Amino acid sequence: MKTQVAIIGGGPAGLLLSHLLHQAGVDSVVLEHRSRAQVQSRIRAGVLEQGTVDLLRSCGLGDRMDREGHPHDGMQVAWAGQESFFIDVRKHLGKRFMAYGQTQIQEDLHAACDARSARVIHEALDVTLHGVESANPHVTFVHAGQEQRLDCQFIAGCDGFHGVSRKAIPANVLREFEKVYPFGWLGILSETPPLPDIVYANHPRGFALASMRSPTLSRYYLQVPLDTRIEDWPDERFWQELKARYPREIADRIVTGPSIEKSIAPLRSYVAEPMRHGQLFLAGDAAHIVPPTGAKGLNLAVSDVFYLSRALADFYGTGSPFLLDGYSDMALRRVWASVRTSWYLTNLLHRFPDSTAFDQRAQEHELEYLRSSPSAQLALAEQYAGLPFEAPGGA
Ligand code: FAS
Ligand code: PHB
Repeated sequence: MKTQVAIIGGGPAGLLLSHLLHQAGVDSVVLEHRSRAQVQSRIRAGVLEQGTVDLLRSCGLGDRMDREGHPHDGMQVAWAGQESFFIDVRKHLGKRFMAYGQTQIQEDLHAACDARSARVIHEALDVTLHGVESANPHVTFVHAGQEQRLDCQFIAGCDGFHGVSRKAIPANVLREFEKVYPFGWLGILSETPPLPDIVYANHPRGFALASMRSPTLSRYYLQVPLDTRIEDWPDERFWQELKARYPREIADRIVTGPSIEKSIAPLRSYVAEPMRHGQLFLAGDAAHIVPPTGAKGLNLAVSDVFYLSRALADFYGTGSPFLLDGYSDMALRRVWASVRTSWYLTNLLHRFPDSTAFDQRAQEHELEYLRSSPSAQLALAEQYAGLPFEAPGGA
C-alpha cells in the first residue's frame, strides 16, 4: 500500500486530519487498532472552543453540531456558599462556545469518512513505524491476520497518550513535562434535563461540575480521591454528593435520574516536545494531555490538526517545507497556553489534600478577584473561548 500521509489513530485528531487533507487534495490512510464500534462508544469531551466550531463548519462538519449543539455565552462559578457568578464570555469577547459531545463529533467524522470512501483501516494491529528519519518512512501492521506495509512520505501520530508514535522519537531528543494532580473526576451521564449553564463549583467537600450533551442528556463530575472505586458510588450517593457541593438554589434545580455511564478519569498534564521528528508529526493526545477542567483536550487536538493539515497542504501545493518546519513551535505555543489555563482552573476550583490555611485563603481571594474584576474575567474568557488560530507566518 502507498499514500502521501500515514495517519496512526482513528480518533478525533486522526479522522479530522484525514478529512482536511482530503479537502486539500492530499491522500492519507488511517490505521486504527480498535474497532469502529469501540472508538464510537467512548464518552469524553463536551465543550468546543469558537475556533473548533468555526473549523468544523468551514470543512462541512458543522451541520449536526449547529442543529443539536448548545451554544453558551458563558459559564457560572459557584463557590462554597458564596454568591455564584457568571463569566459572560460573549459580553467580554463577542465569542461563544458550544456544548456538543466528542461522541457526536466522532459519529460525524465517521459519516464523512463513509461519504468519501476514506481509507480507514480498523483493527490494524501491531502498528510499527519505520524510517521516520528517512525521506521514505513506512508503517507495518497486521490486519485480518495478514502482515501489511504502508509506504508514505509523512506519518501523523494521532494515536493518543498510550499510542506508539511518540515512542518513535529518540529518548535523547524527546523532552517530557508532566504534572500529576492528587485526585480524579468521577463523571456520569444521565438522561435528565441539564442545568441551563455550565456550572463549576468549588466547595470544601471538593470540586463539582454540571454540564450537558443535549437538552435531555446531562453530564456531571465530582472531584474524588485517586483510589476511588466506581462500585462505591451508586447513583444515589453520586446525586447526594453533587447537590451537597452546590448552593441550595442551584442544587434544587438539578434533576436526578439513573446514570447511563459512569467513569473515573485521573487528572494530569503532560507535554512532549518537539511535536515533530523527521517525517513524523504528533497531534492531539499523542503529544499532550490536559486536565479536563478547562475543556481543552479535544480543542487542542483540533488546533494541532488544523496547523498540520495547513502545513502539509502547503508543502504539496508549493513544495515549501516552511510551515512543516514551523509546525511544532506553533502547535506548542497553543498547547502551553491551554496547559497553563487548565492548570490555573484546576488550582482555582479544586480542594488539594495538602492545602494549607494560607493556600485556602489565597484560593478564596483569587476567586473573589475573578468574581469582582472584569479584567480578570476577560483574561479567563479569552483563554476559555480559545485563542485565535495563528496565521501561517505566526502571531
Ligand atoms: P484519542 O485518544 O481520542 O484517539 C487516539 C486513537 O488512536 C484511539 O482511537 C486509539 O484507539 C488509537 N490508537 C492508540 N494506540 C494505537 C496504535 N498503537 N495503533 C493504532 N491506533 C492506536 N477533553 C475535553 O476537552 N473535555 C473532557 O471532558 C474530556 N474528558 C475526557 C475523559 C477521558 C476518560 C479521556 C481519556 C479523555 C478526555 N478528554 C476530554 C480528552 C479527550 O477528549 C482527548 O483530548 C481527545 O480524545 C484527543 O483526541 P485524539 O488526539 O484523537 O486521541
Ligand atoms: C464536559 O461537558 O464534559 C465538560 C465541560 C466543561 C469542562 C470539562 C468537561 O471544563
